[in-house]
Amino acid sequence: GEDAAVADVKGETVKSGPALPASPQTLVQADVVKDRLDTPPPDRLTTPPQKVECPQESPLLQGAVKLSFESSLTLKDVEGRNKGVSEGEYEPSDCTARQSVAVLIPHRSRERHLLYLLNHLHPFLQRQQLHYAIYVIQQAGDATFNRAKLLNVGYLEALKDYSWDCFIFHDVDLVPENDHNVYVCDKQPKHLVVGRNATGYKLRYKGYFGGVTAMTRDQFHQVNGFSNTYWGWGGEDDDLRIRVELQKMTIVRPPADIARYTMVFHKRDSGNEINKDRMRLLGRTPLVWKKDGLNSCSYETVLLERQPLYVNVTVDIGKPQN
Ligand code: UD2
Ligand code: MN
Repeated sequence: GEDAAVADVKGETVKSGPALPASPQTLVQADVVKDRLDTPPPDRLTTPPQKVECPQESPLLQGAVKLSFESSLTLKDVEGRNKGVSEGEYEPSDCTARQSVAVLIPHRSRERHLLYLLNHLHPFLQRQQLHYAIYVIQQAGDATFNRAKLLNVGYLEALKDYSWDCFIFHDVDLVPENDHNVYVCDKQPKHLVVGRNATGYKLRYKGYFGGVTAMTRDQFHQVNGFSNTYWGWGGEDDDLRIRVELQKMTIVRPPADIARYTMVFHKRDSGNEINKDRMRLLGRTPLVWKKDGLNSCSYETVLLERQPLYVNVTVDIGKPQN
């Protein structure tokens, strides 16, 4: 009957329970429960209900949005505002997303920034009608920070959950200001930050590739990911640009009036001192990229925790050699 049909469509589209690949057993159980609840029409098996692909441009985009950073905000507030998100993952209910996107955030002791970012990013990505999940990769211990290696770990770990089309490598303190800066990947690696508040929204330099970048699963694999050898502040983003250029790929950017970010104010963290070796490292990238990257990224997962709004991967990535 009609009610059954409606219930059926809902069952197919609304996410309930764990969103990440369910074990075969759970799938079977869910099916049994559903079959008991509604008697499907006889042709159900031959013509399964199909969601249409989401439109090229989401009708939900609002353009430039007003950012708010309320100091009273709590994680519970943000969770309450994002009931459609399950274990960091979301999928539009009424259409099939054009891309499945994993957002990877390297992190250590920037809890406030993380909260502001989650508060903003979830509704932002939902307005973009994406199937997405947010991963926070936390560096365990107090050895020098290594943003690039954490992002390699994020890529490898996220692929254990799902075959994501696209990866967004995202600083914890950068909040996108305009909905039209869509978090999808292109035919070429994409740099999503043209400008930010602190630098007058101007591109810092021509080859600048820091902050927030988007690469497909294949593009990132092709360059062997980031280098694992940049400890401390700086250089790792330029290294990735060199890898991209060595593969004859070119970096694309959205228009300047769209690719705008607010960076939440911060000072340089202790444990992330400037990397004085970075110029030397950048010089040898063409010689070592094949051996230094995803294929040599060794780490130990200390904790993998599926929180309501993100997957937390706490990881021991070692410390600088020498
Ligand atoms: C710039 C780049 C950044 C990276 C960095 C050099 C922009 C907008 N960003 O950021 O992508 O290339 O230079 O390494 O140009 N982090 C922590 N805890 C720490 C230290 C770092 O969570 O103790 C993470 C966090 O996600 C942060 C990111 O690493 O946003 C980059 O560190 P930063 O924000 O201190 O450096 P910044 O703003 O100069
Ligand atoms: Mn920053």
